[in-house]
Amino acid sequence: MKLTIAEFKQDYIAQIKSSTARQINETTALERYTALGEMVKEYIGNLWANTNSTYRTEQVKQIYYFSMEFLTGKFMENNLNYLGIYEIVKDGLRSLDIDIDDILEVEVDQGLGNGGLGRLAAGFLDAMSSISIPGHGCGIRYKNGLFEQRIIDGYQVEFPDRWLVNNNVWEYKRNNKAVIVKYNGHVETHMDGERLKFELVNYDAVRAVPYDTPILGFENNTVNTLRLWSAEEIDDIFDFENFSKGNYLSAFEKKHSVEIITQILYPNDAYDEGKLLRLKQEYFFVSAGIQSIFNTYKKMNVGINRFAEFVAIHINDTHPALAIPELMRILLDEEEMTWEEAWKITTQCISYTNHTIMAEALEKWPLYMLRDLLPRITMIIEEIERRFTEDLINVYHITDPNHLSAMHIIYDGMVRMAHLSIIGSHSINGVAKLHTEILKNKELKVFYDIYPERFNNKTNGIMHRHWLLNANPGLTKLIGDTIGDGFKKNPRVLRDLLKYRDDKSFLDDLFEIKHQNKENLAKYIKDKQGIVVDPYAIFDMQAKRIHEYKRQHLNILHVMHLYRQLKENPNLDIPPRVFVFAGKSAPSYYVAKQIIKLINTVGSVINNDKSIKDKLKVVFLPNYGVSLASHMIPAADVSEQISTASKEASGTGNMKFMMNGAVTLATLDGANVEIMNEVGESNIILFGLKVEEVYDYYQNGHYNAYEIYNNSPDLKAVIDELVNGYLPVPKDEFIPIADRLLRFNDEFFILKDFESYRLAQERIAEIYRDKYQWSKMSLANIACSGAFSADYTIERYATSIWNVQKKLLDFKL
Ligand code: 26Q
Repeated sequence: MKLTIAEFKQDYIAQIKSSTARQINETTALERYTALGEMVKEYIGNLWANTNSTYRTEQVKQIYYFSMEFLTGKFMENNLNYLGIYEIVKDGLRSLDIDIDDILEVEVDQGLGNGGLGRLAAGFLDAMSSISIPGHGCGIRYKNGLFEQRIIDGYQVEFPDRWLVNNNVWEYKRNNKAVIVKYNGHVETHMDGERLKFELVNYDAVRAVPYDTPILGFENNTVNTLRLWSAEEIDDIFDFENFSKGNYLSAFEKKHSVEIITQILYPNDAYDEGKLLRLKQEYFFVSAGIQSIFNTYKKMNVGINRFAEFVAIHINDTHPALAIPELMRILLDEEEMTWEEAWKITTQCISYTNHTIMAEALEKWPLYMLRDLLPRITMIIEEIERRFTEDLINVYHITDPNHLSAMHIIYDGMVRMAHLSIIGSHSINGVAKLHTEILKNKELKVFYDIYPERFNNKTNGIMHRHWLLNANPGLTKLIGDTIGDGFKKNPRVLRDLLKYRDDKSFLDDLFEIKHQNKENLAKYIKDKQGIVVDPYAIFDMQAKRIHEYKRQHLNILHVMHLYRQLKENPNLDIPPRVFVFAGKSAPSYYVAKQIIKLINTVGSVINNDKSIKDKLKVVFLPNYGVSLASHMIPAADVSEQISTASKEASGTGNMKFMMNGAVTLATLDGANVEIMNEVGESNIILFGLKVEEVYDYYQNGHYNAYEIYNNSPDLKAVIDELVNGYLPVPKDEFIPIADRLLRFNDEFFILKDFESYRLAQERIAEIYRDKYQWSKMSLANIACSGAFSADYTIERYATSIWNVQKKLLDFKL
């Protein structure tokens, strides 16, 4: 948009006065931030209204991306950049004696997600707007996002994330678009002429109120919508009858029991606890979202039969899978379609992404719980199941009872949401090539056999404009000065950097920028943790949720091994290293929390041991999230992507590190395989078991952890140190970790992969000694990272799953 510094200043001074009733020099950073937000929101408002009216009048197909999580982080810097006014605003503020960084600092992260899946959803919204696709998000406005992690005495302690205390400038509450969601009750049937009608009676009603946030496209006038639903009591306030009798507390009880639905984001990211409240949340936003899609659709006046031509609904994992029976319910009970008509529209609208193959993360709900909470929805699921079984027998000629039980939606009293999602959609995609192959040939083979045309791959992608342009301005400038700014819209252009592979002065510049980023992070580590680290050391990072399958303990056991070597020989000639960890554990995941304690305990010993001459440091940065990641990743030399092969569906942190010039230390898992194919085997450090080897071990049962332990003195030494070593903790503190590795036979092959990991780390140390060889590898990673932009991923979803066209908006502000 067009804006001069003078115009900005005039607007801003007026805004400050009207929203704070104070002189500008008397305002706090928060007030300045809020005033700027209100102003930017107004700038966006025009574009947003125009986008919506264009969609309506031109009757374009709309995509609705349903997700339990949207991890959007901060908006201000992004919005200013996308409007093209960042520099103007920065200069305008400076002339008022205000540093824009102080304003950006006070914005809190919108942390409505656990990790990969939630951040992916946020990136997809950004990409849909940026490549001009009419696509919107639908989710939950949790009052508390993912907990704040603090480390106390080495342990993770959780604190609530009250991200709304200072209000959220970016959202609009839309009272007029509220809808009712119905729970419990029972279904009555009656004949209406020829038609059997179903009616839910005696239900509990909850009001779902939407809050809309504008999602800007990059310099293209498109503004899509993220609609998050909040639960409110129908008659709001409270129960007057109780209140007037003096029962003040019980008067609020009902209000609380309703509002609790959107109070909190469940902090598990790979474990299904089967909690009723979670089920309520899932139906809550799915039902509200689908009702509101119908309301919008009806305004187009094209007739209900053409619904699938104008609406695509994508479900982000199975969490919104109730969209399938909910859509059926409305088409059957409200639009009075036949089952066949309704089913055709439903399967044409719905598409599903699978993000995991880990059994404990696959959602299933007890049938009785579902029937109690959602009686009509359960009837519909049972009918889907009945017809599906009929098809299996009559169309696909499957009669073997074991084969049939492997496919049922309802089995053993449980409703399997992945099966419902596959049966009710026209597209099922994995999130990396390897993951999709595992789905097709192993985990979901029985479904692939009957529906091969439904399965496809869509490798994940990241917001390159955030992870490169916002997070790493130094590198962005160097790239722009070298190859021009084309990579901002078309990140594959980054490949042009490969021409500078042998250009020493360019490699020097690259090294210098990385070094500057490391200096900045070193300062941050000193300020926040009181640990001094050497910016000339190798910065080796593992930042992601803490999980046994992600193997942070493989990493820390190797650190313990390096420490042993240094203790034996303090003059050992190795490059100094800083191992940085960050990540949250699910609050109820005991072993993961012990791994955090172990990292911190090892760190406290090593960091205070003068005898090793600062060659080794271990840092655990608390409260990993979008903002911390944006500080850390630009400073990384080595990116640890070391999950047990087959377990990490894709990974997306791997792509962010790569884009910032880190070299990946990787197993052949998830998208690491595609990273290898992009950069070539000489620019990535590989180690460890392959998928087939992992599956062989699981099938033949020949893995023996004790045998490896007894035959590898180095490994045995560090595992022994877990239980009776130098660590300043009670003797039994880390027994649970040691037990998982030995007594329970090391499910994730830490022991088996240890030696190969150790050798890979030696190769890294060796290569790092040669500055140019290292910088060349780093350059190759940056240059080849463009392929992993979410813009391209979304283009593939749009053409091959959603069948939607780009809509270029040409109005001007
Ligand atoms: C399920 C049931 C009950 C409560 C919680 C959950 C739940 C919540 C979140 C289960 C899983 C998640 C999140 C999963 C996730 O983030 N998976 C990651 O998705 C990324 C994006 O596709 C991939 O890159 C990662 O490999 C994958 O682990």
